[in-house]
Amino acid sequence: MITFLNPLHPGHAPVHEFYRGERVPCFEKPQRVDYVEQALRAQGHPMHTPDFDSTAALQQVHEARYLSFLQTAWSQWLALDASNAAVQPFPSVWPVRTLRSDVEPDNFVAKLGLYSMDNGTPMAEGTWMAAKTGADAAASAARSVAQGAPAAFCCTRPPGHHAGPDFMGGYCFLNNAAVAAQVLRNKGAGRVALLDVDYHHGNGTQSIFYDRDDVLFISIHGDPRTEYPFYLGHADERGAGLGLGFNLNLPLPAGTSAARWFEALEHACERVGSYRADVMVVSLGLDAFEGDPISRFALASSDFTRLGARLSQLGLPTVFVLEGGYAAAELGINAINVLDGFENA
Ligand code: SP5
Ligand code: ZN
Repeated sequence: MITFLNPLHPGHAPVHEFYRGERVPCFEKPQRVDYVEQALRAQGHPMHTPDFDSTAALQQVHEARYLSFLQTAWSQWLALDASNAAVQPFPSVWPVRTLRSDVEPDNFVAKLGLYSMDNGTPMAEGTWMAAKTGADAAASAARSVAQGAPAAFCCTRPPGHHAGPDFMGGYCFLNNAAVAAQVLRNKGAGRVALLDVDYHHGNGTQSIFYDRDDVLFISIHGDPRTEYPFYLGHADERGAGLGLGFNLNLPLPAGTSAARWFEALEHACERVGSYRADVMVVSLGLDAFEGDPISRFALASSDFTRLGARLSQLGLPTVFVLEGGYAAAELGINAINVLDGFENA
């Protein structure tokens, strides 16, 4: 399968995130993609460098002021104090209900709060270039499928599916899967199905496409009553306006078995079929794995082969975009299993 690797991902390497008020090492670390890259290379998969600029699609799925903020965030952080080069910015104030989000403040930390959904999305010096090149990798994978490739894989980090129209969150800055879907639309696909199998609900992707009927969003994820991102991902969120009926959430309780997970996948696949999608994008989080350190589903490595095989039965050109998955050493085998299951079914 044609694979696009984000060569600049190591530039996004923040050191800490918060857990119970303490700083802990980041779960979302460069070794994640290194393991996937090594596994792909060992199998002789060709790895391509991104060759398509995502800027136009980024402007269609994100707000201009958010993109400007992200692009200049690190220099704004340094402008506050040159010694900030050695420390990570974190937001500390957020415009929740009754506060204004239409006026962008001048203060950098206030901007960070305006454009963040959580304090769990640390930035580093190379974050913008890593995220932008990752979006380019997703756009490149989508273009190759639009041009006739049966499937493509975007091997990148940081992930994207929590990033909404104008906010970062959940380790995500730019919504790579949304970029891929938008590129497919721009290249002539009429209906795009976007299936998100990451453990966490793809709130950003849902929000980007919530009022659209040209991109069907389906997500299988941990029930937001107990699982991150908590404030979106319930079954009664079905879309709005033109998009009503084109958003399908399949939340499952933490601890759900593989058997029950595959029943939800069956439901998702039926909806992709009834939508008569022309093409599919898969937000390929690998954190439904039983060994994931921050998630609570129970897929074994062999279940990822079954996932790939089931998706291939849909008979659709497919763009796979890597999302979460924090059992770093097992990401290689689990990613390979999805791709092999898809290709060999
Ligand atoms: C893309 C993606 O998978 N983002 C997930 C973001 C999850 N953020 C919350 C992480 C909470 C970590 N809790 C640590 C529990 C350790 N036992
Ligand atoms: Zn996740």
